[in-house]
Amino acid sequence: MFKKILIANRGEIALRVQRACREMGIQAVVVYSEADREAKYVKLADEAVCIGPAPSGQSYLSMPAIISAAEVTDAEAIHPGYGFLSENADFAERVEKSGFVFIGPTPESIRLMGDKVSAKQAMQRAGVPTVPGSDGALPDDPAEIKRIARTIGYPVIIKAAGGGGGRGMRVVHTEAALLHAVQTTKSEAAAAFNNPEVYMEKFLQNPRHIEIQVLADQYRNAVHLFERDCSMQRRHQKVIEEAPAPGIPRRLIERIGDRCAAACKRMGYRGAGTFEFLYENGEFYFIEMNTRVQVEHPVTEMITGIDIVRTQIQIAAGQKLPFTQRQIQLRGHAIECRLNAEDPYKFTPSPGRITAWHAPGGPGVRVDSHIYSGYCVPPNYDSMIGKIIAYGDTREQALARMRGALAEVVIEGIKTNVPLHRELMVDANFEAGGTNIHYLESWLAQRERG
Ligand code: MV4
Repeated sequence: MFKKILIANRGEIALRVQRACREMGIQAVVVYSEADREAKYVKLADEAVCIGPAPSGQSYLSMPAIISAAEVTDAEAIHPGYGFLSENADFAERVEKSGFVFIGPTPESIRLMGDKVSAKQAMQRAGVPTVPGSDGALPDDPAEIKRIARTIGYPVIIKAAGGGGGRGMRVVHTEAALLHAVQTTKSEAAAAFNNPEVYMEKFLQNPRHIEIQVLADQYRNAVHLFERDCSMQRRHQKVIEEAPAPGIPRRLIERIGDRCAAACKRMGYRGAGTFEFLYENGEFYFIEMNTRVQVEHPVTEMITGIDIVRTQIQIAAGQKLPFTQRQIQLRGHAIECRLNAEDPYKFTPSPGRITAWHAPGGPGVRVDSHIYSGYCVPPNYDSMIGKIIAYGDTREQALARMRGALAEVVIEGIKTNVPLHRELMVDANFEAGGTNIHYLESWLAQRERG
């Protein structure tokens, strides 16, 4: 096992990875920008290296700064967390070329999944169901593009191969609008991702966003850890996640989960990963794969009892997966509310000093956050300041515990989305379960109208 790991991230995930290191007897080195000097995960770390000024381009996204920090501290491996450089194949490559272990998949896997066209083709080869659409990237011939759209049937969606997470897509309802939409998406994609390739899919009108968590070792062993329902989102930012997904038959999850694990074995995938699906009318359609640990990983940890971050480290150290699929049991229900430093009605960021913080607690309540009373939320990064995760034997119990947790939480000095979560946890449709990806935005629009 490693003696020392460098954590190339900030905020709650830097603390989360550090906790796994501590439990495993591994020294944790953190890097921080000048804006994060006072952060708790910096104070708690065994060693801390300042890697630059506040802007992430000059700190958390600076490959030379991070690799130098690993060199001077004699770390053996680098955990990238989520966001920043976590899905950057060139970074993974440079980490390994510099003699460190990248705690994540191979650069080849990251690259394959980073290109949404090659990712989708790899899934088709592996028997994972995908959204009906163009066979690979769209050709240039206008007549051919029209023919493909007619075969799929309108509405269709044009997506950039270099996009993902909601960036670089356009819905097309009629043939009259098709060619212009393709051209615009192509030029935007060329500018944003340095890759003009686009592909076409049937546009699904009211899907849910269901994702499958996987873990794979370096010896072609792979398992799935069931699903998460991430449909409660606004502008492609998830707000609430839960596991299991309400109302989806377990046999369907087992079937799609097995397909994902089989795809990992076939691709030689290693580490943690997430297969994103749209789910509509009882069918799963693969859209993208994330090659990192995700923000919402705790809900899966709660229902399986598996420590995903610990397992990532074990895999990177060359250990075999410590469990088989049969040994993984789903138990209970977990819900996560993301805490954001933002206006709960206008969603404008609300950085600044936290003057009071009382964390909720009690049975089945987990808080993953780096904040403390007196902490100053910097304006330079994502507004997420932590997560509350409630677990229960049933969804009803998890929901009741989340309501209790949200009732006791105190965050003063900045605005947060806690009031929004309190409202959503008593919403009749959320309570019923199984709302789709459009629900939160229409609920907010409704609330706006009063
Ligand atoms: C789609 C879709 C409908 N049909 N693809 C948005 C994020 C990116 N990961 C894929 N996205 C979508 N792809 C087809 N063929 C609708 C979305 C979508 C969405 C997906 C997941 C979660 C939230 C979403 C919000 C708007 C649109």
